[in-house]
Amino acid sequence: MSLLDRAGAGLADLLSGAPDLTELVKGSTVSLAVTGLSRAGKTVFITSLVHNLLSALHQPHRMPLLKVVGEGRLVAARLAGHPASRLPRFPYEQNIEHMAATPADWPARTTDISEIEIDIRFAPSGALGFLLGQIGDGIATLRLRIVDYPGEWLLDLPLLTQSYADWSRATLQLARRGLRAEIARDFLGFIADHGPDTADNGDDAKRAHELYATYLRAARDRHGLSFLQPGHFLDPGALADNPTLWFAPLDLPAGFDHGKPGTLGALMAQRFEAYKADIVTPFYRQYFGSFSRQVVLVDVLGALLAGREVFDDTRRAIDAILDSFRYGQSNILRRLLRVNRIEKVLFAATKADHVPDIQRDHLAALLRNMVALPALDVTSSNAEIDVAALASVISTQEDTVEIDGHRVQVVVGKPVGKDTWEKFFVGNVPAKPPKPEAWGQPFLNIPVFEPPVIDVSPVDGIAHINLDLALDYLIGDKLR
Ligand SMILES: Nc1nc2c(ncn2[C@@H]2O[C@H](COP(=O)(O)OP(=O)(O)O)[C@@H](O)[C@H]2O)c(=O)[nH]1
Ligand SMILES: [Mg+2]
Repeated sequence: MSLLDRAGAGLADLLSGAPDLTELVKGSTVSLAVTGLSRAGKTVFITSLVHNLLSALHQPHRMPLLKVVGEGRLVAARLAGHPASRLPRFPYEQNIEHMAATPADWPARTTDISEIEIDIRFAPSGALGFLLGQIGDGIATLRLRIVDYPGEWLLDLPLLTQSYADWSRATLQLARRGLRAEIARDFLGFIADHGPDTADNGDDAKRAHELYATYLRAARDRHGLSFLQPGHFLDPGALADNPTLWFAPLDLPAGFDHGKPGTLGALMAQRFEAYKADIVTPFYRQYFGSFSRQVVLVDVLGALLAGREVFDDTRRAIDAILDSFRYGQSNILRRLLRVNRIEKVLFAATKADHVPDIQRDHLAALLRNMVALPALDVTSSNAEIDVAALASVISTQEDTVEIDGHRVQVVVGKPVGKDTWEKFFVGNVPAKPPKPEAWGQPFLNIPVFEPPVIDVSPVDGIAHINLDLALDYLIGDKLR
């Protein structure tokens, strides 16, 4: 007898649009990709999310806005075993130990892809819960698979639609402007002497690549820039000695196609195509295929304080990332890579604990404007996109100080490596990108505050802002 026969007529209607019952009984998996520009807070986000999920049964008050917790339907949350055949495992335990140590510190920088899985056992609500109760213990399981990978790699996607000549032109135009011109000087000098018709002597391409990659790393690490391509040049990892990477943009004449055989231009163009075909395409086919939910973390405050060039650059990077999530004919993931549909994307402004409570709405509003969400064509063929401000780990407290006779809200925290508490005041966070004349001096030294006291065992959780809300938006529909 089928389930519907047993439960009576009319249930088909009740169930349409709800998660599949057989899926609930057998358990289903939802994959969440966590990306964001470098230092946006991905590692800390995943670590805190996992810790708070594992702690949620003991400490439900930390995650009330995740409805399965808030409604008391969570039965258990456990780390799943990690088969050796998979991606490297996300180092959750090591990260928590770092943050819980004395003195407390933040996890080390990550440069490669990793994953972690959590089994969430819960009582489904409504008709589904009733049905499941009829045929078993009434408990469903959702496996949440979280994948962490360097956000830089996301900026490789747009390359797939560009030729070497298109990419070279756009990249050099950008490299010759403002702050970048200074950082890229050695590289630009080298390519001025080594045009595309230079005979390929085996060394010049590698040298050009090294100078170009040095420029990209300096732009990221010393100046906070984010629109940096190709992404694997920044953290090549296992590809460090792979000659496919030994290319860089060149000044190309109009009509440049493949370049003349035996020239530097031809070699560069060939490697550019090989990079797309052998590195970018397999990566996305393999890993993006199963992501249906995506969170893109952005350090909005850091970008804002770093000044106009960094802010504009962050916007450019967000634009390129958004392009990858647009659907319809032009979508790269769908059209070129034939990967599954991404159903939900959340853009989140991280480290909201760096500003007082009253400013946090502005942080989200500013990101909303950067993402140009109001203007996005939100048809059913696009991913569902939203914006939030969050702090994975609240590392500050609120206070007020008097400035020029006015009481203003500030945050205070204990900078890593110091014994004293410091106040941090950023002024008003604008809800819209500042006008050109309104930019002040770039400020790159945002204090790094120690994380709060954390228990390594998943009992008490970690104080956060909006992690529960973010998770409910991203996967809440699978936990109804
Ligand atoms: N105060 C505060 N700092 C954070 C938070 N999340 C990240 N950070 C800081 O940002 C740094 C970079 O975070 P991380 O997760 O390693 O960035 P990733 O490169 O995107 O993985 C950390 O070392 C912390 O100093 C947060 O929620 N609050
Ligand atoms: Mg990381």
